[in-house]
Amino acid sequence: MKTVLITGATGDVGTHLRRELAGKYKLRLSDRRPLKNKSKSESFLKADISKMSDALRITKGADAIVHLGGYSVEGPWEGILKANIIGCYNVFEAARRNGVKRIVFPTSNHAVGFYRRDQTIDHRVYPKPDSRYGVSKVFGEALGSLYADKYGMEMFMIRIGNVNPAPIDKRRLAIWFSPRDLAQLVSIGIDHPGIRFEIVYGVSGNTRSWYDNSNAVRLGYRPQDDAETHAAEVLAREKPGDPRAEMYQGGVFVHVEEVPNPAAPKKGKKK
Ligand code: 15L
Repeated sequence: MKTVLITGATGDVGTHLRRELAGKYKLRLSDRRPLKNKSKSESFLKADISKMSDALRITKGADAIVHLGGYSVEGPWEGILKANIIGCYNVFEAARRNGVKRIVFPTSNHAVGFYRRDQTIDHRVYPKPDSRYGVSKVFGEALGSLYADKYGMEMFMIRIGNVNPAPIDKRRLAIWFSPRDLAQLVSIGIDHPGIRFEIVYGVSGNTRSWYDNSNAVRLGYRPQDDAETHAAEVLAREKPGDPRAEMYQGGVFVHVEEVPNPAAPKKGKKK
C-alpha cells in the first residue's frame, strides 16, 4: 500500500479526502493545527511547512504527496506569501531532496477566475488569477512545471472548483466537486502511470460547467455526480450579486480583498 502524505489535512478538503481514501492508501497526515479523531490506519505529524526542516521531516519516505496545506481563500499578502508561496516551494523542494516523485497539487479555479462565465476554457489557457490567492496557485502550477521538466518529477495539478457535499449557490453549480469525485481524481493523480505534468479541472460532471475537462477524461476520470440534480433548490434561494462577481468565473474573488481564512488558528488559541 502506498504511503500518501496529505498536508493541510485538517481542512475541509482534507477531511473529505481522508474519509474517501481510507483503506486505499496509508495516510500520513500533517497540519500546523492539531488533528482530532485520527483513525488507527492514519499517522499524524504536526508541521509548519513554511519551515524547510518541517517540510523535509514530513515528506521523507512518502510515495506521493497531496499538498493541500496553505491559505484556501483570498488573504493578506504576508499570509499568502508564507503559507502558499514559501510553503509550496518548501514542500516541492523537500520532496525532490527526499526522492518523492509524485505530487498532486490542488490548485484552484481562482488561478483562472478572470475568465468570463460565458467562456469555456480548457487546461491549456493562459492563467488569469482573480486574487493574490489565485496568483499563489499559478505560482504552484509554474513551480510544478519547473520540477517536472528540470528534475523529472511527476506533477498532477487539479484546479479545484468547490468541494462540498452539495453545491451551495449558482456559481457552484458550474464548479461543484463532490467528495467522491474528488477522491477519484486525486487517486488518478496518485496512481496513473507516466504522469509528467498535467493540469485538470477538479469539478464533477456538471451540466453547467464552464470547463472543457477533456484532459481529465483522457486520464480516466469519470465523474459520478452532476450539480444539476441540486439546481432547482439552489436557484430558488439565489440572490443577485455584485455584477463583477456575476460576470467572471471567480465570483466574489474578483473584487474582495480578504475572506476569513478557514485554516487560521482560532483567536485566543495557541498555534
Ligand atoms: C477555492 O479555491 C477555495 O479553496 C474554496 O474555499 C472555495 O472558495 C472555492 O475556491 C470556490 O471558488 O468556491
